[in-house]
Amino acid sequence: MGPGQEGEEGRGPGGAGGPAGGGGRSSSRSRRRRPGKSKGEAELASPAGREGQTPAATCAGSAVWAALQPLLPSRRKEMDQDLCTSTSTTPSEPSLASLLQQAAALLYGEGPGGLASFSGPRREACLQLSERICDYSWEKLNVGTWRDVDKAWRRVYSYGCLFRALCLCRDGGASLEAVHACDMGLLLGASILDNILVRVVRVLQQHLSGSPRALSSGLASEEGGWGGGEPLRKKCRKEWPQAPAIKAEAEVLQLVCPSLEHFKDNYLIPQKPLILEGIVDHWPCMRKWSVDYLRQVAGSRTVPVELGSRYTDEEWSQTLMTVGDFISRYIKSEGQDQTGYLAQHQLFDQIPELKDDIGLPDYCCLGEADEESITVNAWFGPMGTISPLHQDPEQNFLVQVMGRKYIRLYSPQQTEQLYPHQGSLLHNTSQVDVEDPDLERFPQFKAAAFQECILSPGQVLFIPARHWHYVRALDTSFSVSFWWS
Ligand SMILES: O=C(O)CCC(=O)C(=O)O
Repeated sequence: MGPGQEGEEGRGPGGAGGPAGGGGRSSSRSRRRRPGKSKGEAELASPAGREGQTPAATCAGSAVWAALQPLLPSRRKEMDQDLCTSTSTTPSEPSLASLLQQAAALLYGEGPGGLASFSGPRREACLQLSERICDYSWEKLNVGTWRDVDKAWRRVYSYGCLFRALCLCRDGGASLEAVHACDMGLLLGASILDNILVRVVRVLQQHLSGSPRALSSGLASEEGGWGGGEPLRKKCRKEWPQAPAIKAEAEVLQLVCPSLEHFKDNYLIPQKPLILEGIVDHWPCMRKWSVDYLRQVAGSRTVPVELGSRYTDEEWSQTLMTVGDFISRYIKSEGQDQTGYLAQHQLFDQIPELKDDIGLPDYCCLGEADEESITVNAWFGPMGTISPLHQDPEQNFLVQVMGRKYIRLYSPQQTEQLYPHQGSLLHNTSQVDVEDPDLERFPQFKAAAFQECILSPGQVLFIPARHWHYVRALDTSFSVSFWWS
C-alpha cells in the first residue's frame, strides 16, 4: 500500500501518505494539512524536461523508455479499463474523462508502433494534457478537508502525474523532474495500476545520470564538508536544555528480549511502558543508516516536512521538499533558526529500498489486526525537534535508529492533569509545555505522575495505546514508529 493510498483514512497527503491532511484521523499530528505545491515544482525542472533534446538525451530516453514499457499495460484497452473503473466516481466530469482518454490515446498511439513509437509531437501533446489533468485534479484535492476528498480525484491526480513523468523521460531520459512528478502522485494521489508510480520511480532512479548524491539538490557545494561518516559540525542552534537528568524512580524499565508471554502478561495487558533491547540489532538500518546514506538513497525524493518547532505553534506549517534539500537546510546547515522535521511520514511505502532495511518487531504479532494494518512512520530530524505531549489511539513501538530522544510518558489516567486542548483538532494534545510548564495556568500538571527515558539507538520503546508522550530529539535523529492494534 503506497503512501496516500488505500486504507488510510483522513490523513492527508504528505504526512503518511498524501500531504498531511485535514486532521481527520486522530493521529498525533492532527493539525496536519496539505502543504502547498512544492516550490520545487518549477525549480526541479531539469534540461530533460525541456524542449530541444540532444542526441545523448534522446539515447538516454530510449533506454529508460525500454525499461518503463514493461511496467505499463501492454494494450491501451487495459489502461482505458483501469481509467474508467478507478476514476468512475469523479462527479460527472465528462471533459476530464475525455482528457484522460486522450492522454492514453496519445501514449499508445493508433498505429502498430504502440507504446514504442510514443515520441515527438505525441509526447508534446500528452505532456500538455498531463499538466491540465494535474492542475484540474489539484484544485479538487485542495477543496475542503482531506478526509472528504473523493479518492477518485486522487487517482485522477496520480494518472496526471504518471502521464507527466512518462512524457518527461521519453526522449530526454530520467530526470529529477520526472521523479518529482511520481512523488507528487505518491504523496497526494491514490494507488493506480498496482502502485505503478513506485515501480516507475525505481526505474528512473536506476537511470538518473550521476550518483543520486550529486543529483540531490543543494548538495554539490557541500560535498567537501560533509564527507561520509564525518561527525556533524552542527552547533547547537537553540538554547535547548541538555539531556535532562532522569529520575531513577520515574525511569522506564528496560528488558533484553523478553519472551512474548512475559511482554504480553506484564506490559501489554496492563498497558505499561517498557524499553525493549536486543530486538532490532540485526536490522540492516542499524548499521547502514547515516545522514549521508539517507541522502544517497533518497536525496532526490520529495517528502513532506514540518516547519516550526512544534505543531501546536501558530507559525507551524508544512511543505514539500526533496530529502537532499531537507538535509542541507535543516540537518546540516549551521545557524538555521527554523526547525524542519520529516515527521510521521510513511516513507517506507514511498521508498521500498529503505523498507528493506527495517523489519517488524516480533511483538506486533500479539495484536489482533493483520500486518497490513500496521502503520509504519518515519521521524527524521535535527536535534531539538519536539513532538508536544499527545496521545494516539494505537499501541506503538518506537524504534530508535539514529541519535537519542528524551521521552516523557503519562498514563491515560492522568489526562485531567494534562489539560488537553478543547477543540476537536487538537483534543489529543496537551496545552502544557512539558519542559517549561506554566503552572499558574496549569497547576494540576505538577501532580501528574510520569515516566521518562532517553531512548538510544537500538532501543525500542513500547508506548501503550493512549499513553501521553512528549518527545524531544537530543541529537540528529531517525526513529521508526509502528502503530498497531
Ligand atoms: O518521535 C517523535 O517526535 C514523536 C513520535 C510519536 O509521537 C509517535 O511515534 O507516535
